[in-house]
Amino acid sequence: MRGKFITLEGGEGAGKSTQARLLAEHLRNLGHECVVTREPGGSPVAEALREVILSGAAAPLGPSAETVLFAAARIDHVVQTILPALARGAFVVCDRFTDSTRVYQGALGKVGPGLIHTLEEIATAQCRPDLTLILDLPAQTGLARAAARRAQQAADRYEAEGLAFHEGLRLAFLEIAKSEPARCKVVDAAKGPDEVAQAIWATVQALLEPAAPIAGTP
Ligand code: Z5A
Repeated sequence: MRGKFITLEGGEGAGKSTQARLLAEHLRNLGHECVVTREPGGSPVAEALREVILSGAAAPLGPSAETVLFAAARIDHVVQTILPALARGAFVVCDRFTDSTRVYQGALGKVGPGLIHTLEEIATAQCRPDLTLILDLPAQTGLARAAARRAQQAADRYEAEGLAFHEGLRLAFLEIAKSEPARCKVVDAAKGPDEVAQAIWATVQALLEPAAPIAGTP
């Protein structure tokens, strides 16, 4: 039986990595195999591309080329890591996936929807998330968390963007949740880590329960 593919999305400092770890712990405690992974990255070639993308080395190529690099990393990640784990029946919990491309490169990066859609089809035709948890919180709260975590280090490329950019990210993720309610669940990420984990678990539990038989079928 195919495993379940869960993605975590949201803005800066929303707690995606923290919640991916807590969710995986919970699933493993119940005896499930769980692979925690991330994007960009999650496989050897994709991790190499992560360095290229996040260092800013590819920025001079322009937003469309960067979007192609995110997609190339995703193809390797899907083929090398995600599909084999799902085929074994494992849970895959992934920190960012296609919705991040839609938001960062699409809605906020001004790459046209045609290219975003085509690359998404190429990279993920056989691999759509069963559930996407959109961790939602005010941009200012997320930025404060990210700043506290990095302490004296310089802000990264996106963190250095203004508040309006981060509010735009938040709205774009909420827009996706609204347009795909069957796949996406919005989680209030401004609460403490344990409360957020409980809300996530309540949603994930539904994936563990076998579908109810349809009335009238044997
Ligand atoms: N990107 C893209 O542009 N296009 C794409 O297609 C993809 C990605 C896939 C990857 O950055 C960048 O790539 C990302 C978008 C872009 N850039 N940005 N921004 P990354 O992997 O380096 O980092 P990130 O994904 O942005 O993660 P993050 O925002 O830095 O953090 P997070 O995973 O959401 O949060 P965290 O690490 O779990 O927690 C942050 C801090 O807050 C930490 O100190 C925690 O202890 C604390 N925390 C966590 N939860 C809580 C709660 N509930 N209360 C209080 N404090 C908390």
